[in-house]
Amino acid sequence: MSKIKKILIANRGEIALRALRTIKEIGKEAICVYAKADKEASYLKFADASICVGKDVSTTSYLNIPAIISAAELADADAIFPGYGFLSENQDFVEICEAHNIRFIGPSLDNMKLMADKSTAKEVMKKAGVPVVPGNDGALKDADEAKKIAKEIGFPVILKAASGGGGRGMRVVESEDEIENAYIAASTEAQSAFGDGTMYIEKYIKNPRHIEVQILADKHGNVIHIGERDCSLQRRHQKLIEESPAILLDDEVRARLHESAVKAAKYIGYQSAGTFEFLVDADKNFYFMEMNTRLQVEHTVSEMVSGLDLIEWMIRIEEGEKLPSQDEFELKGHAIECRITAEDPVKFYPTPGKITHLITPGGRNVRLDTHIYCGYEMPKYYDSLIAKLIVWDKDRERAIAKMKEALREFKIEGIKSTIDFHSKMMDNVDFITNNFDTKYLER
Ligand code: MV4
Repeated sequence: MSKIKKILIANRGEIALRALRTIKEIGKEAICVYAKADKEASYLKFADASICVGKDVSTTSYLNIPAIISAAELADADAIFPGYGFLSENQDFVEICEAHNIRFIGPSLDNMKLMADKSTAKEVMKKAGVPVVPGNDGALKDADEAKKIAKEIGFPVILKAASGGGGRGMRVVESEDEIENAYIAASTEAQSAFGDGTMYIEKYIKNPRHIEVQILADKHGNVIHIGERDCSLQRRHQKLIEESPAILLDDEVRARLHESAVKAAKYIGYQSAGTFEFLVDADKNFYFMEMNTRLQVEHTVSEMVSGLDLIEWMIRIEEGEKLPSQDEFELKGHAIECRITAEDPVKFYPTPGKITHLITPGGRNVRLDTHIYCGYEMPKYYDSLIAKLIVWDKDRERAIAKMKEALREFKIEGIKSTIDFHSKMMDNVDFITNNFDTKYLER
């Protein structure tokens, strides 16, 4: 496997800058692509070259496969880093990259295909010996089959779309007489949102925690875990705060969780960075939910506790390098990430506009991943994430205190942001005592 010289970053915003930093640091060339609406982005100045791939909306720019491939060929890039969102889990894109002899920095097409369908993913994980939520195996035929299985496992149950995401195509069903309508509604919703109405069914777990395990897998069959993240603080299926480790787990459960993720990645012959998502119930039983075959927004907290650079390792893995063994690095201390979005802090609707004043936090073990600057005009076409503030300290209490101070220093004027929301969370008794679940903010 040969070395990579030049990498095209097929993304925008904070993750484009995050990737650019690593690419330059390890002595490679970085090519950025941008939509015209992003032409003033600061990171474009730090790239070895930048190529415009469209006007504004992502369907004509960051999702425009012919434009991205042409940019890579024009710049003579030998690889593409997809980041998260956009083309990062697009199977066609992986195939097209291959057809053009451009290396995709991520998992193989087979890995991606296998995990894309959530009912298949669950079936495979069950075979691998990973705990899964009780339910049917594979896909459901129809509403009658759903009813039959619901009676076996007991109500409440949850119907889920095999191609689902962001909570769409999902219905909680409390009793037998609701199931037919729920099935039809969810399946229809999934068909129109994802072009696939395939459903599966599970026992509904009340007030679960969302805990996920970060893994890295190389091309030689070595798999390591980079610990777990607690991502239970969400709102409308959008994560707001993530942390590592998940202090809810005791060492014995934590070790079994890590072992399950490593076993699962080995079983499917995974390569690159990936995340196994689990639901954890009140009795601390964990169940595999789905796998993300990409780098995630919250990878930063895993970097802070491990000292590893996950993007560097994604590149090294593609180059054929061997991973360090599990005992060559330690998971130390506690890291917390607050996702700062340009949204109304109460109603959470996006507020684009111009940043007229900016003071950014800093100091020891304070990390700010952001592409914003004073005078930056936030385009209205994309995600509202403007900054990720990540802190590390020796324990959770210290990390919360550090985060509180960092948020207090952070000033953004001209647009609304969720800085104040996060400040309040750092003082919230339920957050401090770790007494919350995935539905906390909705209540
Ligand atoms: C569940 C569940 C309870 N029981 N599955 C939401 C998103 C999708 N990926 C799966 N989700 C859930 N699946 C069973 N069997 C509760 C949720 C859920 C949730 C999960 C993680 C984080 C936030 C959530 C918010 C609402 C519901």
